[in-house]
Amino acid sequence: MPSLPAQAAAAERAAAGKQAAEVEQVVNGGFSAGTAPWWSNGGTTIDVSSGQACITVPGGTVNRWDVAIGQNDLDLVAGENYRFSFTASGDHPVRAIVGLSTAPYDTYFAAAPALTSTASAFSYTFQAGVTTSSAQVALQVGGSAEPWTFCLDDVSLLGGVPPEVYVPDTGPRVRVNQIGYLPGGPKRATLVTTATTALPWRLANAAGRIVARGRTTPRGVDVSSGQNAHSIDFSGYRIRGTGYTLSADGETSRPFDVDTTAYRQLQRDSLKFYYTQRSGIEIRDDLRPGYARPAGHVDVAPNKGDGAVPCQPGVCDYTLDVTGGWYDAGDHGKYVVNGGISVWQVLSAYEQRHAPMPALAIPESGNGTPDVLNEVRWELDFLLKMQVPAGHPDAGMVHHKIHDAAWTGLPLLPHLDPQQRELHPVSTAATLNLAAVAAQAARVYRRYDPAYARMALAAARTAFTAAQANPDRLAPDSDSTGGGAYNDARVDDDFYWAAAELYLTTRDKHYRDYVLTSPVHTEDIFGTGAFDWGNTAAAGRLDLALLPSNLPGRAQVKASVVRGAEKYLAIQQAHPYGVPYAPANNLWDWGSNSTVLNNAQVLASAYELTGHAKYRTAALEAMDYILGRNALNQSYVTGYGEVTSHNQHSRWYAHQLDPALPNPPKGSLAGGANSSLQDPLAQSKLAGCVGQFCYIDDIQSWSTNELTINWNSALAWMATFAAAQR
Ligand code: 9MR
Repeated sequence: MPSLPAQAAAAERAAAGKQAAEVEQVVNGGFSAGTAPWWSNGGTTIDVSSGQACITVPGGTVNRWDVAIGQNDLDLVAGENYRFSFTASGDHPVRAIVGLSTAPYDTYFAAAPALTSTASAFSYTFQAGVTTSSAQVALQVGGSAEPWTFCLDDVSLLGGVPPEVYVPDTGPRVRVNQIGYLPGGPKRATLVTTATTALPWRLANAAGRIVARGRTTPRGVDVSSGQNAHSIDFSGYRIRGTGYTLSADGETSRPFDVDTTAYRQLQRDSLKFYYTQRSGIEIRDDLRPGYARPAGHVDVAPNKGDGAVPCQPGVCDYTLDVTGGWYDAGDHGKYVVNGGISVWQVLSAYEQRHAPMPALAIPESGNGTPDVLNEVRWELDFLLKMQVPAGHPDAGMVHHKIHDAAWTGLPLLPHLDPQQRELHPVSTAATLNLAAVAAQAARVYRRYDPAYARMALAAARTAFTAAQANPDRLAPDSDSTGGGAYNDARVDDDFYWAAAELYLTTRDKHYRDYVLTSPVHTEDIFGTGAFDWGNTAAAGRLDLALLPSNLPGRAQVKASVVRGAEKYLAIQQAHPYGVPYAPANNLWDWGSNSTVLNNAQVLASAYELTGHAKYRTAALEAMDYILGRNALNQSYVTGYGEVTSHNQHSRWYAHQLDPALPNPPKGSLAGGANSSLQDPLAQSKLAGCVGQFCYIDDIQSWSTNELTINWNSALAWMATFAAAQR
């Protein structure tokens, strides 16, 4: 280990802004001294006879790391910047990594150099997040059906290099919703400029003819981006068309439409996202061209499978069949609390009936049940399987999650995951999530499958009772090996939500009284973000306000939602980009795009409750941020806009790492700006970022650029609302 004084010296250098001498970590990187200390695996031998290192990669391996060439025992110092470079040739995809040479083989940096048959040079700069003397550099070259030759030369890992300055390409300074505006909706844009007084703007149609003009409103410096900004309002223009552009201060926006069709498509695609997240079933190419894959985690090797999953050692002595469900995100984990909020939000979109629900082209299509209910049932059935059956300790409680025993690398298709799957302990939060959504399902599915509805309701009642008997089984934040923790230390919100759903479905006095006496019922729950997987009170509050019932004091419940909406409206009106989200100290949270959308759901709900147009306008304007009116001038929804997120962190939509794999399907929402930069890629590229700029469309940036079932549910809810507006 480098000594503490070495770390202190590095910190001092950084503080002084001085660069140390650049220090080479790799020994014999040019292979002039033979092969030592390089290693190779997968049955290969390194041949240096041509002055470079070549190996014959055998065919028939599965994972990139099954065949590799590398060097161990390298030093890394946290906070220092390194340049990893080499020349290489070959005609198959490879992965270049700097990581830990011993278990758990953490990856500190990874790239997918696009090789050709002649040697080309590759160079990457990254910041080390840890200090270790057990780092390795490696080129992982396995995973091909046929044999091929890989050659490597001039490998270098240079420490003490200057940090790479990443400058995002933000295009024209006029920022618009790139998919377009509704003819009868708000039409607002943001101009980034040094000017401090109003400037003229012009709206041009596709033929270039000016169809509207006006003056900008200076807004001062926008806290969320650090930019001096003006806003533009052209809501008065209502003529449908495609290819409009907005110009001001010598800049012209990306093109956009004035139309109603885009939101209907977005509604459909955001919901179609769930089929390709399914576990336990083959994804069919005829239903999702380009996305076909074998069923994941169905007990076919190398999967250990979800058919009979044991608990973590010492947690329980039974196994459960927990096949099915949706993969949570870019990993292969399945987590009840995140499944719960996702199911609730998609079913809420269905229950609110703002717009008709689209056909989704899924295997169950045509069975007489709406597709959206078919799709959600895939997850509900899984959630029900996570409940401890009668006869076992903690019967009626629900396991918090099931995932791999250790984290896996990227890319990795679900059916190729070799890790042992494990059930984690039951939790009060997971149990109440099941109670809430199974109760909701009981009323939603009643019409199509009464027996299923009865079964779901029984499971919900059992879960609620079990949670009452075990109110403090809290999922800890330490449980994050091989999957996310989804730790939740507060469960009174989950109790309230579950009781609310049970009451709305059954009208039982027992649940009604629970709701009415819960302190959460009258709490101001609409904070920086209205709700998320860990804060579920608003799910109950919104349903109590919006769904019919005789709940005493329902008028006050409705009023509380409208008061919440007023807060988000005020935040939005003060925001030069029209965002109804202003986190304390401008620290944007993990998955901020979903927070923007969830706050917009509260605004849309206030419109439903009051009919006041200002809330409709506000909800729609929030969509502009997601779809391009932002500091990065990009849409966060794959395939929706001129420039869109498309490299979201995922083990199977890993096109950025393996050209043979697809990008995420259109309609996939990226997490968005996250000030905490919890992944090494974000740390190296975005250090010092301001708010909105804390995002990068790179597959390695799991803390800013993942895709998840609970973020797409927020998108689907709002797209459903917007699809109904004209
Ligand atoms: O979305 C989750 C975010 O709110 C948490 O802060 C973060 C860290 O616990 O985890 C996020 O959820 C991830 C989960 O743990 C594992 N699957 C991918 C999820 C999205 O990044």
